[in-house]
Amino acid sequence: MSSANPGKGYSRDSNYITTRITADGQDGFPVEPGRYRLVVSLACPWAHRAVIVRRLLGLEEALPMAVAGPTHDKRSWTFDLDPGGRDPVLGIERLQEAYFARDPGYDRGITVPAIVDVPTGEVVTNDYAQMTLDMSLEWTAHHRAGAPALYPPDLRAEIDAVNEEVYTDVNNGVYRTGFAGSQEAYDEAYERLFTRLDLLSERLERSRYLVGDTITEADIRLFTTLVRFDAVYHGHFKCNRQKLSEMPVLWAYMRDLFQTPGFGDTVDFDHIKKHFYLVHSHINPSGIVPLGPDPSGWLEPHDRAAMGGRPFGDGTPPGPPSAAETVPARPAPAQAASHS
Ligand SMILES: N[C@@H](CCC(=O)N[C@@H](CS)C(=O)NCC(=O)O)C(=O)O
Repeated sequence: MSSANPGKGYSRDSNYITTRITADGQDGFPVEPGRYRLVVSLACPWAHRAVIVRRLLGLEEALPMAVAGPTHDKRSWTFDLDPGGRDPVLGIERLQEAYFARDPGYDRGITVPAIVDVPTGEVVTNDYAQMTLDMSLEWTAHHRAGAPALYPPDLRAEIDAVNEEVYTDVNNGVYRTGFAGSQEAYDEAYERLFTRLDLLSERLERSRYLVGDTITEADIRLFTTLVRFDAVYHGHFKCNRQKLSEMPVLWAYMRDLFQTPGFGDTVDFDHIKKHFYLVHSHINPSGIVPLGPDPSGWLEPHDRAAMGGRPFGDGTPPGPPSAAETVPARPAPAQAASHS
């Protein structure tokens, strides 16, 4: 949920539908390939986590994905990118229909990501934090060969601790900054955000990834916020002490991840900018979507491989995305972009 709170700080509606899809089906929804549909927006940082984890683990066929258009109104996300404006599998025009199928009186945010049970058309869960962990731990029977361990038992306590700080100060911190309803609330959120980014930068000066020497859930959660930083948070949310591209360690860390299969190839800057600048009309009443920044820098060398680390641990990188899931607007290499 996204709303400014005049005179106050921003508070997130974190009441979720917490039913879980598990290997043992404890909540009545067992892991079953092809039974569920992951509904995302490529604009949304919370949904983006699920997009990346699904791809790194090779769950594309077991858990098919529906992509909503980048903007939504009060009646929720729509499938306006699909022929006839309907999701071809669920047959619905708006994600709201799947929430109402679950609970006709549903009165909270119609949010992405959501996983829908295809046979009944009902939302099973919109609990994004649990969703990616369950993809790692409950969908193992359908992982690709070489799928990385994104939430390994021996690193879990440390991953959880990093995630907690990153959630409060960075993932949600950018929203607390952008949707602050008072100067005091803005100042406080801004300070917390950049203090945390400084600490993360120190950590990442010593270590290629956030926890251990491989990519984990912690990196994915930081990536999905920082990849939006210069395109939306710096201007639209007034998170403007520096741009990401002016914070050398974080910028190199992010280019490293961006250039890793499963990360940059899931980023759609067009959807990201349209969503934030058009949907939050209270903080951008003109509805003008900025043309910049130039994304070509994402493909510049990062030199982080010299720090060591094994991106996929004992696993392997995922192959390229399927044609249907290839993000159209990839940043062009710098030379190609300069005079086009
Ligand atoms: N529901 C979660 C995260 C998901 C979320 O906020 N998704 C946004 C897009 S980035 C959304 O679907 N917003 C639609 C709405 O709130 O009506 C939360 O607010 O903590």
